[in-house]
Amino acid sequence: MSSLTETAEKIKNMEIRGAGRIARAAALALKEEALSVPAKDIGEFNAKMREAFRTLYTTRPTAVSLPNALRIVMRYKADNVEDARRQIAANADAFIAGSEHAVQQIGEIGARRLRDGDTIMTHCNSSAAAAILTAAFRQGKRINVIATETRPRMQGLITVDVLAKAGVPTTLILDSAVRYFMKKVDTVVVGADAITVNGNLINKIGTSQLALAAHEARVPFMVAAETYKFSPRTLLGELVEIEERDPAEVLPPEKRKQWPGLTVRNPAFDITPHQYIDLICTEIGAIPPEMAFWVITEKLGWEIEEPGDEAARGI
Ligand code: RUB
Repeated sequence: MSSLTETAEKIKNMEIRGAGRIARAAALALKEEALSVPAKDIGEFNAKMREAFRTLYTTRPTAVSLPNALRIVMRYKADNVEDARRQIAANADAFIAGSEHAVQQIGEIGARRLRDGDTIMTHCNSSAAAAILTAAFRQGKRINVIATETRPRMQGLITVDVLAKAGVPTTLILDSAVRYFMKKVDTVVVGADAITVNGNLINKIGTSQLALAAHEARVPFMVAAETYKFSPRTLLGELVEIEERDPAEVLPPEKRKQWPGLTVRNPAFDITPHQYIDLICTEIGAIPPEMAFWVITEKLGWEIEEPGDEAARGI
């Protein structure tokens, strides 16, 4: 198996998961492909890179960081293979370094919003959200974290592990216990798979329930999102696709057999309307969700393309 197909497989089966990690892994896979793929001329090289783009693009549909990263890495213009290889490798290196730096910056910027003694609820496992929590703790703020289990894949246990290693006092709860605990919470902090042009958040299934419970209890709701999680294509009114995963993650096939007529649904993400979001913490600052349009048009500023458009332009 080539390193590209291996990365694509790992993204599909969630060995590599989390929007930021998926983006960095895809950028690295494109770079490795560019440096190793045999090609007798630039035409053959371009065709093979387009194929690589598509293989990675179709692994998981929701995290917008993936197509954004792929497009950034594939922005090259070369008339010979060596030059093309160099440009793709440099793009990938810059994206990966920038992405890691963005997560750190979000940690610092977001931590300023947390106070000594705060209890913070989080959901799933987000590197950007975890960066905020660990940065606040490193600054000496005595925070407590409430982490949801996050059925069915239990990413909450990854969060528990990250926080335990950083020494942050943490309580693990059932997903269904969110509203029960919300009155003890000072701030909710979650990550993002995508942010639409009107500031809506797409994140792990259950996030919108946290938002609703936070809204009811008047608890601030903060999102940690690098700017490459914002979706340029939503400018055109396009919806972000919500991944629906294998029902076997919810109910093992051997148990399901008992009820032949039973339907099991397993959407992996949901949409939190911008009205329930107080702040989006990005590497360029903490912004209200209404500024998503500005981030997309002014900061990202790249062309809105079909996945095949690169092919049409001959790159
Ligand atoms: C992960 C998830 C995370 C975001 C942000 O879902 O919803 O909150 O991806 O993560 P899954 P990060 O486990 O299905 O990939 O901040 O690490 O990019």
